Amino acid sequence: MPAVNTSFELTEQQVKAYQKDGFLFFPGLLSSFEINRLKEAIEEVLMSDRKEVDREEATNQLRCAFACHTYNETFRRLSRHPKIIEPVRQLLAGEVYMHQFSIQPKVAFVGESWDWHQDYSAWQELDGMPDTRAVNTGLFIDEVNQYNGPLYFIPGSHRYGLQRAIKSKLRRFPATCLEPEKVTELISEGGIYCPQGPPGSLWIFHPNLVHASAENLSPWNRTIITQCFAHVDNAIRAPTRPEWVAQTDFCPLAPMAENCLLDS
Ligand SMILES: O=C(O)CCC(=O)C(=O)O
Repeated sequence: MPAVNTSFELTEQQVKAYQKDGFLFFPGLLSSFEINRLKEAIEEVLMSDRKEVDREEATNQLRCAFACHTYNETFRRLSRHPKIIEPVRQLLAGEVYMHQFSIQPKVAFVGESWDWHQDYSAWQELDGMPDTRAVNTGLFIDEVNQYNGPLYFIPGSHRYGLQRAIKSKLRRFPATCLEPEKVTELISEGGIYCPQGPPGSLWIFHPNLVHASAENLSPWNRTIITQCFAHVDNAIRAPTRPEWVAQTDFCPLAPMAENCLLDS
């Protein structure tokens, strides 16, 4: 078992900022060598014909690839990367498991937008997750800028709990969104924050944080790998989605060594 690296602890100030704003952003957290290794692994996934890989009907372009950490060694290691898993374990105060892993390539010119929503809405309703002891993390594989479909966060919106959700008109799969009046109210309180940065940047956010994302009308791809972690005591109780969308392997994820991706 590789040595556990404990030097990725969040400062007290960062923990307080997470509690207040509902998110943290770390520009350029992983190196370009690590991102290149992940890009090679994404190519391997793209070549495969698996049920976990969802493609656009019209273009056959990758829409979303789930659960890659269960069958690809590089992504298995990413799910245990200490720079990601240590802060997550600290924020959730204990052992964590992977609730959902996905590669979201918001492809140049065709990547779709996402309505304003809270992740916990689906995790509670569709998966039976008992409470919000969970986080979503997003690792930038490409640069994310104002043009290529970045996410928008409403700082502090997680503190108002789960909001009434209505059916989203934008998504092909069952999804919900907040009513415009509520979004207006929350934005007048907290504003909008748009994390942008180079490949290797990482955001972490609370499952009740209200967020959305824009279409990608630019000529630049915007691939993000999202990993949603939950406390092992908060394992889902009533999954209705396939195992590769809402994981039912509740084994705790042990942090690997800092160079785990380059070693694979
Ligand atoms: O990839 C995106 O643009 C949005 C993703 C998102 O909203 C989510 O993972 O909850």
